[in-house]
Amino acid sequence: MEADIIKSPDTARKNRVPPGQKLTEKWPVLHYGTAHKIDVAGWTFKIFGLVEKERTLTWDEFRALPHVKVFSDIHCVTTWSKLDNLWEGVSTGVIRDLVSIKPEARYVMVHGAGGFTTNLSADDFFQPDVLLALKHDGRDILPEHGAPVRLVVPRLYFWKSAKWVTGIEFMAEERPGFWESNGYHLRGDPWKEERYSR
Ligand SMILES: Nc1nc2c(c(=O)[nH]1)N[C@H]1C(S)=C(S)[C@@H](COP(=O)(O)O)O[C@H]1N2
Ligand SMILES: [Mo]
Repeated sequence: MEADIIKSPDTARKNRVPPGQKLTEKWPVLHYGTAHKIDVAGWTFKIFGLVEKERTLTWDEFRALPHVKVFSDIHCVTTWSKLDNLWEGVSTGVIRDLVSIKPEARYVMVHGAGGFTTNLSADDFFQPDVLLALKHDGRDILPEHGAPVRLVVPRLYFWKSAKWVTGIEFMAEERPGFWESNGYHLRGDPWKEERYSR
């Protein structure tokens, strides 16, 4: 494997399939409501909440940020897993360096088109294998998979990987996102089967 690819640590496990999951070769499309077809000309990426100064990036500004490649597995809470994905995009560490985050900001809300949200701890959000992906297996992300930019959080169930991302909000307190308010676990570690909260 090329040296400049970040390998998500779960891909080094002897058994890469978490409990209760089944492997699939194809890539299902799953989301609440209708798929969004985003015109990059009007797309913006907003970094807001507990930062010294909020920032809004245009598509040209966003895609000019340095890129990383991440090799990871997908685990959907509906029990399918898809191994060996190669993502390309902007590391969340690059986002961190674009703003001055206030020390009390220990949580993140990821915002997607149509009002979708998902919550993460800042610690989970800034893991080195988390990225805002523009490409999957060498091709631009398709609209139904979240184009132009989707989040990828390899170590948590795939509902945390928000499609059609529009912004990142920094928060002092944890607030449940869309699926988390509808019965999904607040964190969602597939190796602990943190599927539902009740
Ligand atoms: N904006 C948005 N992102 C979303 C969702 C959604 O409803 N809206 N669903 C999540 C869920 S539950 C899953 S399993 C994955 C599915 O991604 P895929 O369609 O690329 O497989 O997207 C996640 N990201
Ligand atoms: Mo899901």
